[in-house]
This record gives sequence, C-alpha cells and structure tokens, in this order.
Amino acid sequence: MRIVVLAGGIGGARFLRGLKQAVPDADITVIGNTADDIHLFGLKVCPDLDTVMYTLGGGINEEQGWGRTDETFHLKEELAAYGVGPEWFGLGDRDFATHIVRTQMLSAGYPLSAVTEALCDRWKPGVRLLPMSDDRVETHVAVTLPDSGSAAGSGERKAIHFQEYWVRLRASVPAEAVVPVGAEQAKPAPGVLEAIAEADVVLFPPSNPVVSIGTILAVPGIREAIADAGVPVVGLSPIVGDAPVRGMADKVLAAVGVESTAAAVAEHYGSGLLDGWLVDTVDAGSVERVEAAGIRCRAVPLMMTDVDAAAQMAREALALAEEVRG
Ligand code: FO1
Repeated sequence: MRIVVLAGGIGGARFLRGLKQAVPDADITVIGNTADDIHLFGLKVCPDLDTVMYTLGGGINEEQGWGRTDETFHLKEELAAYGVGPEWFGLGDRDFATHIVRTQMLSAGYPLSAVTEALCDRWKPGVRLLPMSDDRVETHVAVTLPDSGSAAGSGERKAIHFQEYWVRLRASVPAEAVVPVGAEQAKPAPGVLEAIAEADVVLFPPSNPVVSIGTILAVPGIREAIADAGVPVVGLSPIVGDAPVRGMADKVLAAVGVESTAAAVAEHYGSGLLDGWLVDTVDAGSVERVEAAGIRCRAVPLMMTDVDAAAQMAREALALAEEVRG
C-alpha cells in the first residue's frame, strides 16, 4: 500500500511512528511542511522536517517532542556570551550539526529535497521524507504588540516570523493574519506530485490545519493533485474537546476565521478535499455535523499517549479510508 502523509512537526511525527507500526510494509511518503523554517546564525533550520526525521530515526527528545535527545547547549551559551541571539530559540549542539550540514549542502547548490534525502541517509526514518517545496516559503504572522506604555512603536502592528510568534511570544497575542510568504510562487518539490498521483490513500495527521497542513496545501498544485487523485483522503482532528491536543492551533485558527472545534476544522478542509474525518470520542456529538458537510466521520480515541495509541489511530484512519473507497 502506498500512503502519502502531509505532516507538520510533533503531531505529524508521532502519528507517523504509529502508522509505521500499524502497517510496517507500507510504502510511506511524507510531504513535510517547510514554512516554519527559519534562518538563524547563518544556518537554515527546518523544524518540521527535523522533527519527523529525528522522531522516526530514534533521535528525538521525547519530552519536548522536538530537538535531539541527550542534548547540550554549549554553542548557544557561547554565542550568548558574545551577545549573539536569539536566545529564545533552543538550538542544541547536536541539532546544530544537522543545520550546518544542511546549510553547507544548500550553499553548494543542492536543493532542499536532495539535502533532506542525504540527512535521512543517516537517520533512516523508514519513510520517504520530501519537503513540500525546494523554494523558500515562510509563514509570517501579523500581530499588534501590546502597548508597553514607553517606547515608540509600542502597540504597533507588524508581521513577525512564525517561530517568533510561536516560541518567543508563545502565541500570547492574537494572530491577526497568517501569511505563507512565497507560497504562491513555490513549486512542489520533485516527487511530491508523483507520490500523490501514485498513492492509494492520503492522510492528514493531527497536525496544525493552518500553519502545517494549510501551508503545504498552499503550494500551487498540491491541493489540486490531492483532490484529483481519486483516492480516499482521510484526516484526524488535532482539536479534541474544543482545544488543540498540543500547541496553540486555536490561535492561528482564529486568524483564518475557523472556530476551534473538530467539526469546524473538517469543514475548513471541505468535502472537495476530505473524504473521511476522525474525531475523538469526546467529540462524538459532532459526527452528524461533519457528515452533513459530506465527509464520512467516525469518533475514536485520538490521544497519542504512546506509540500503540498512535498505531491504533492509524488503523482507524486506514479503515475509514477503505470504507469511503466503498
Ligand atoms: N519549540 C519551542 O517551543 N521552543 C524552542 O526553543 C524550539 C526550538 C526548536 C529548535 C529546533 C527545532 O527543530 C524545533 C524547535 N522547536 C522549539 C519546535 C518548533 O518551534 C515548533 O514546534 C514547530 O515549528 C511547529 O511545528
């Protein structure tokens, strides 16, 4: 079975680990979000690709869900001693090596897709990991910073990098707009459209519908390829009991005018894209609303407490795919 999965960071990576356990013989292609990518200290950092690669390759910091296990922060401390930041983004020594190799290869002219393949040679994630695009796409968030009452510029509206919104501000101010800068001009990375065309099923894990899956779908050609593939497309709700399972998805959902409920996220994707949708058992009451929108819906446990739980979610998603296939 050929499965294509659109993935953001932690939610996508943990779901993929379950999917691999559920169907060890499946041929899995992951289309990873790269709009969270950021240039820091002259290096290109790809948080979502790395989170998938480290999680499936056994190198992830399990508690955080991002970054490396057994990490140290000497380099960051040395940079801070020179007054070189940002101090709010936690890059560890082991993780730095990945960004150095990636940046060297990019500087030598390799596209991000080839660099990702080279990095995966080491980590052997057991899936084919493709960036959504080799072109630069960067999510910016429009915010009005709180009026500090002092300096000029306080209370100003500005666009900031997604990581600054997510990590430095911890989404503490409303996201007024979320813009995947560069998406309109971006092309799908080599292999992306081919993988979709050859897939037996496409899955949307419980990743952020706006800044993860939303940005992948914003790359021209990807949404159309999925809608036209003629295979079941099944998603899993990242919202359980009207709140995000992890992260702050509700903040960015508000920016695109979508309420933070499992049913509203399904409607946001729409029946033109989605054939099946899994909600958590606590949201069983929303099954009818989703089905009224033309999307087959089932309520099953959606908390990825461990790999077995994630594997069971993957089995449910594949069972729903078979059901809609008819
Ligand atoms: N998330 C944090 O909350 N704080 C951090 O300092 C941080 C650093 C970081 C470094 C490398 C990396 O691959 C991911 C990192 N993340 C961090 C996670 C990341 O910011 C986001 O969770 C994802 O971009 C959202 O998918």
